[in-house]
Amino acid sequence: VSEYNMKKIAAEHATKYVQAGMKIGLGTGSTAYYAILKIGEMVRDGLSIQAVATSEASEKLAVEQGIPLIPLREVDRLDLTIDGADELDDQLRLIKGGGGALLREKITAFHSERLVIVADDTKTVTQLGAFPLPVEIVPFAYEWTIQSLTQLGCTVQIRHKPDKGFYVTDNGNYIADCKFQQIPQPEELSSRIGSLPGVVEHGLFIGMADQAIIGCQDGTVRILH
Ligand code: DER
Repeated sequence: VSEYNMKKIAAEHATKYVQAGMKIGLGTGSTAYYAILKIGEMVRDGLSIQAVATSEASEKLAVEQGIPLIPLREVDRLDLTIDGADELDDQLRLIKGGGGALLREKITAFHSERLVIVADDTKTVTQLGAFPLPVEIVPFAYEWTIQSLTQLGCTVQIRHKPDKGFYVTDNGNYIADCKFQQIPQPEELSSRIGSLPGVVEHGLFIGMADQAIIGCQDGTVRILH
């Protein structure tokens, strides 16, 4: 079973938790993609749910799939958010943001009863940090903010668009990809990064995921709580 299928197996398994009447947070990335496709199919088969997307890209896909979207002002709390991750450890601590959507993903996850992570088996790690930690920073004085991040013990690359110029998030900010290699104390790093002036949000999601569904090579799923 290729990685391609492992993402699909994990994502479609997570959609089993989607019940009629629920308000659903739709994640971002190539794994959450399959969950959005499956939910679209369920809606077309008559399932009534309402959804909020965590990125312009996921919003566009949801509209194409005929999934009813609701404006945030009409929702005080979501029942379930299904989203991907770039890394996850055995305590369900995550690195997210590879797709550049970490700010809206973290806000959406925070206001959800449940956050279910879907991933292929390549994402599970014993220690976070091999994947560069995405940090969303404001454009003003971004060089100073990069300097502050570097002083935390990483090398920083500001994310570029495929052609040229800086990548700009849905919220008009930049992404600093911070290579720590190893993050032995994610909680401590989370608060240190979060308190830097100029940092909007970062991709360490700690104490947020309730469950992870891991698609495995043999076509089965592993559930982490
Ligand atoms: O950007 C994000 O947070 C995505 O959810 C990312 O973490 C996972 O993307 P993938 O499913 O395409 O690997």
